[in-house]
Amino acid sequence: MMNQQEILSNYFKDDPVLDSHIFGNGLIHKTYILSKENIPAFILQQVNTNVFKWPDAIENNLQLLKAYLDESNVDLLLPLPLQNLAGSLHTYINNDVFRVTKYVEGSHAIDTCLQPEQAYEAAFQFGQFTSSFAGLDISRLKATIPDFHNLTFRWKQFEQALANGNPTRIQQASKEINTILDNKSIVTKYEHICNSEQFKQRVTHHDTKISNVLFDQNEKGICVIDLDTVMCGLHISDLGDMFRTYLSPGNEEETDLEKVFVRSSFYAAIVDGYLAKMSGQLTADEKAMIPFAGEFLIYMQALRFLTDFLNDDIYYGISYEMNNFNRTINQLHLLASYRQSIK
Ligand code: GN1
Ligand code: MG
Repeated sequence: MMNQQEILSNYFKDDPVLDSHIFGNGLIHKTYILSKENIPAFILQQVNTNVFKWPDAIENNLQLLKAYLDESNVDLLLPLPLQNLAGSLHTYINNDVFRVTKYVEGSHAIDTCLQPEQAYEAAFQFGQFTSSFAGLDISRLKATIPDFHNLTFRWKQFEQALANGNPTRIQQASKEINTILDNKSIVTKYEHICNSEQFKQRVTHHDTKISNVLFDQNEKGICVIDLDTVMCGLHISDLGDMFRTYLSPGNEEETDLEKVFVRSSFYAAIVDGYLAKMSGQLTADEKAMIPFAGEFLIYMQALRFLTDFLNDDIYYGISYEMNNFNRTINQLHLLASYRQSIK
C-alpha cells in the first residue's frame, strides 16, 4: 500500500498538504494526481516493475536527458520527474519505485486522433523530441526493455510460440499464422535496415500514441510524456507507431473491421509534422523508408498480439477470451489497408 506522506517526504522538507486522486487510464503504472485546493500540482506514479524490470535503466536515461538539457541551450519542454532530496528521479521504498512530476499547467491529453491537425502536432512533438537530443552521446543510454522493437527477436518469440504454444489456439489461428509467415519479407527488410550504415540510432521515444502528447487549449502540442521507453532506436519505430495508431478511425480493439482503414490525409500530416523537425537529420535512405515504417510497426504489433494469444495471454492485458486473437485480425486488416493506401 502506498504511503503518500512517506513518498513526498523524500521530496519536500516540510509536508505539503495535497489531495490525491487516481488519474488517467494507463494500464502499466499506477498514476495519481496531487492537487492543492483543487488545482493540480503534481503527478505521482508507481512504476510497474513487472514490465520495467530495470528501473535503474530508466533513471540512467532520464538523468542523461536532464543533464543534456541543463547543459546545452536546447529549448525543449520535457516533464522529467523531480529530483528527490538525494538527487534521484526515482524513489525506492522497500521494493516499490515512485516518481513525482510537476503537472503541466493548462495541458490536456487526447485518446483518439480525430483531426489531421492533431496528427501533425503530435508528429511535430515527437520529431522535436528526437532532434533536440541529436548531440547526446547515445552509447550512454541503456535499454529499458531489451529488444523492445527488435523484429528479429519478436520473430524468434513467435517461432517459439508456434513450437510450444497452446495447440488448440495454434489450430484456431492457422489463417493468421499463415499471413504472418507469408509476410516474412518485412523481417528481412528490417534486417537490411539494421545492417546498413545509412540508418542511424537516435534518441527514440518508442511509445508515440496520441495520449503521450500534451496539448494546450488551442489544440497545439506542448510536449511529449511517458519517457520509460526512451532509448536508442530507429526512426521507423516512432513514425511506425504513429501510423499504426493515428491513421485508422478504429483502434486495435475494434472488431468491426469496416472501421479499421487508413486515412491518407492523416498519413501526410504525420510525415509533414515529423519532417518539420527531422528533415535535416534523416539520411536519404531513411526518408525513402518512411512508408515502410508503417508496415514494420503494424506487422510487429500483429506478431506480438498473435504470439501472446498462442502463449495463453501472458503479456497483454485482456478483457475477454479471444481479445488477443481479435487484435491480431484487426492489425493484419490494418496492414492490408496500409499496403493498399501507402506506397
Ligand atoms: C503496450 O499499454 P501501452 O500502450 O503503454 C506496449 C506497446 C504496444 C501497445 C499495444 C511496454 O503499450 O509496445 O504497442 O501495448 N508497451 C509495452 O497496445 O510492451
Ligand atoms: Mg507507455
